[in-house]
Amino acid sequence: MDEHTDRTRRSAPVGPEGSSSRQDGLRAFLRDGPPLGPTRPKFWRSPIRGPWTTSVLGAVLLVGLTLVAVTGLLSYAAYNPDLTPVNDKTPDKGLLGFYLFAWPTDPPWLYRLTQGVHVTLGIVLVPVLLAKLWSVIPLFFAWPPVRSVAHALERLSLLCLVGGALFVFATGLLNVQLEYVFPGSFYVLHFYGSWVFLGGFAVHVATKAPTMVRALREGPAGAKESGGGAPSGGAGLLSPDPAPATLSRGGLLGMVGLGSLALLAVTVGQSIGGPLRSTAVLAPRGRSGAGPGDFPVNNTAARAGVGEDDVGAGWRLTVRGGGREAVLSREDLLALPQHDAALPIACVEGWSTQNQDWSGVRLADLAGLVGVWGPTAVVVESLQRGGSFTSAGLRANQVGDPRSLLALRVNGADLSLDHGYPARVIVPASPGVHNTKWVGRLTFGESP
Ligand SMILES: Nc1nc2c(c(=O)[nH]1)N[C@H]1C(S)=C(S)[C@@H](COP(=O)(O)O)O[C@H]1N2
Ligand SMILES: [Mo]
Repeated sequence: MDEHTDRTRRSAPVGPEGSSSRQDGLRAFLRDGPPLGPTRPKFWRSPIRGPWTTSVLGAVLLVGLTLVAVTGLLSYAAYNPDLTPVNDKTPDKGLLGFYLFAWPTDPPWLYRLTQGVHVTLGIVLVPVLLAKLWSVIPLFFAWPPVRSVAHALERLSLLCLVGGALFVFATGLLNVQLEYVFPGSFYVLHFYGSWVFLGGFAVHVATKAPTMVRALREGPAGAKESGGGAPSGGAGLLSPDPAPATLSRGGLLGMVGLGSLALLAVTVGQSIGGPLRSTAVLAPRGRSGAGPGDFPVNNTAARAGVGEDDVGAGWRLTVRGGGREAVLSREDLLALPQHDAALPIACVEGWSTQNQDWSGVRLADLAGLVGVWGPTAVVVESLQRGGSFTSAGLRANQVGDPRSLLALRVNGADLSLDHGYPARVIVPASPGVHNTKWVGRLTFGESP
């Protein structure tokens, strides 16, 4: 006998007197919920919901979201958030920062890869995530809402899982599409949100993996064949009263896959860069540009409030460290040994450039100018006044890398104003936000 008819039988009023029948009605309500609506299994009629559909989507998300989560945590580490408070103002990341490490400078395309995967895969998984939520929607309305302490804990973990996933996807997509709609606090929201999600994800995987494996082994017909008894994990997923099919299970998965492929096709070009960049019609970042600086500009000089008079002949770079200070003009910098480095820019938003040929003065040489040998860190300040961006901190391995430059030229020409004229920092393998434009001051740290 299936669960539903069993329930109906039990909920039939039995008392002869009105009062006891009213009590029975109340008891039946507590047990079965309102007589109509989504708490009733019969409300959900799709014939293609079931343990197999949910498990296929779940398996894709298990692999995909794990990759998105790992690359996301790496992205946070790459920011040097432990050089607080310059780079990251997340309060009390404390324990959650346990895994932070010194982000390497090799290979130079490292952050292009990790962040390209994070953003592109995140976007590509949107249809899968939505389909997975659709496939389990009857369970959200399960009645009674809480059956036991264990059940309450399970539902709480699902709240973390679903709420956390929707939250990190929403904040991530908004950040990529609208560029810092959360002034200064995107990291805080996305970072804490991701840990809430990860908590729910870990519990969910640990408790559901065996069910998923069994349902995948049994195949699409498995749940039906297990006739009568509760199919593997199928309780509440299979409709007790299925409507005629308008789409097969394979058709559903095909639609989801096509949706993901379409998103991939209109997004991935922004991470590959070069000619493919123009195929990324869903990516909002500048696809235009001209001359030797023909690669994307994230924040223009106009928007940053940097004008010709800030960067004209009167511009000076201040270099500080070890209690000393040096002030240099652009001519002074050009008179120092010039070095070349072919390096990309890779933004947290997922777009990146192919290698550009930068040339300028090594950061380590500038530290040497004020007598700091083997600097432990540098704080780079832009002369930019507006916007959330003012400074960035780089750690010892980044300052010391011979390819880390205060660039004066790119691709054989002087930097354009939008690319950071008169001088910008470029560092291998680092998130784009570390490549400060319109640099005004460098302060090198020294071990005591
Ligand atoms: N002064 C300043 N430097 C900056 C930024 C900025 O807004 N202001 N944006 C940073 C970010 S987030 C990125 S991804 C790169 C982008 O470099 P591009 O605009 O030359 O492509 O510059 C970085 N340097
Ligand atoms: Mo960026």
